[in-house]
Amino acid sequence: MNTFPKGFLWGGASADFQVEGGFDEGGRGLLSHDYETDGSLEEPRHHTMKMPDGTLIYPRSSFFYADEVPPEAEPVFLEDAYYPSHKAVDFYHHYKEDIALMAGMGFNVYRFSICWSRIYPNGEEEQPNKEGLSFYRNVINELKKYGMEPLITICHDEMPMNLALKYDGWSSRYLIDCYLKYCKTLFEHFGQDCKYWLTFNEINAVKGFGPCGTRKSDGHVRYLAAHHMFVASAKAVILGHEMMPDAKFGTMYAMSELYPASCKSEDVFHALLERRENWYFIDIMARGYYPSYAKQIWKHHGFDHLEISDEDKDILKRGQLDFVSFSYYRSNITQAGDPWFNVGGSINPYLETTPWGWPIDPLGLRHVMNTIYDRIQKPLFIVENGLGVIDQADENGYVEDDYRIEYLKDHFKAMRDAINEDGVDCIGYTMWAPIDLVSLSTGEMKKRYGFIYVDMNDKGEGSLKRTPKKSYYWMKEVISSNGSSID
Ligand code: BGP
Repeated sequence: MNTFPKGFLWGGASADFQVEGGFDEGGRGLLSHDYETDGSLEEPRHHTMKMPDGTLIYPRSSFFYADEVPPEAEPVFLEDAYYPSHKAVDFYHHYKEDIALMAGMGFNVYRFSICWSRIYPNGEEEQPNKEGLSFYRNVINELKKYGMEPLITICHDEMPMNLALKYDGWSSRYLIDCYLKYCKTLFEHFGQDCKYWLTFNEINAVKGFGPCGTRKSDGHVRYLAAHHMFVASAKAVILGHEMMPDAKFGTMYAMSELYPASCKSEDVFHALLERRENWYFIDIMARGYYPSYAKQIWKHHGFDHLEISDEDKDILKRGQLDFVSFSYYRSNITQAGDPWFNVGGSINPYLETTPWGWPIDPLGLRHVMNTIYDRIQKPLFIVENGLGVIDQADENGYVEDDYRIEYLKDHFKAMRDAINEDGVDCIGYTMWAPIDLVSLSTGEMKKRYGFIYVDMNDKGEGSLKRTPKKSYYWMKEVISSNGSSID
């Protein structure tokens, strides 16, 4: 069989602060990411902050970095800095056009994240922000108009600024209540139209000020914050199932593959231990309990105890996920003696890499799908995968991105084999990202992922004109043939 299962969900994925912009419109409150500058592979992006004596500091806090932020430091906007989230690619004003373009490819699902501070500007108001709700109501109506299923990420690596500054983000248990109130509002307003929900994005990768709002990111703080997020997620699943009996819940994990660097027993065993750093998050949330190896992970991170009450254990058990969703971009290798990276690792000499150093490994996707499914036995949803590269547009904004087509074709074949040959249950695929957007790790525009080109440079200059690339038309055929056109 060379097609995907009937009813397979095909689409794209994005995150609010990487596409929306409109950071000071519609009553939106500030997010931690709003103070994050642009950067590059060589020059990591950073937050701009001020000490009480006026000294400026620049802690890095995105994806691979989580510098400690002194307790007395306050965020500050600098006139000469560029903050990509403020405008992003202006989906806030272009959503109708963007959704129409996605519909033109035949998407039947679109994964997007709701900006927490658009709904609760400082995270703890009594009432939600009506303008924020009406923006997402319009987005959902637009999707429904074209028969697209919304797949909503409730929290994509972000934190209302007020909750970070006042409570130190997820290190505080109080955040569970704030998150639950936010979820309840979303379920009340959008529940009748939205079946698929993701409680968090890449929960196994986030740490520090930008995504979690914590000033420290040592092992104890990171795992305490994660525990609060586990309980918040499980409570959201329990509530969501009560309010929307047909709804399905997942959490998204960064599950790029990790291989032992050699067949030396020590390397193979090291890879197993290191990989558990990711399994920890899936096991707790999808199986509903802390695994037997939890203490070993904590010890590795310099602490040996986390307070987990019986009540929390019961919530985790009752709030298990319905499906497992994950991002897959690459594979890396590891060997005995290496530090544990929970994302990334050393380069595999057998693989080519992107200009940003991400090894390309389609078979690794099939491998990951099998290992997750063997272990968890719940449906999978691949909610991020794609190629970030420099595209050369012609004078009309058109890009001949054969390399992207090749990348996707190889990954789709691997995915199809996992489903049809290996028997993995996978319900859908959302490519990162249907439209060019701001890179999370570097803040650049030139690291482009889209089927649709956006005329905008790293400093936010350009007409913002949207133009389908060659891969757009290719993807349209893939979807209309349900995958058989890739042969
Ligand atoms: C994932 C994030 C996304 C996204 C993607 C690509 O980790 O969930 O937000 O940005 O990676 O990474 P980057 O933008 O750094 O190329």
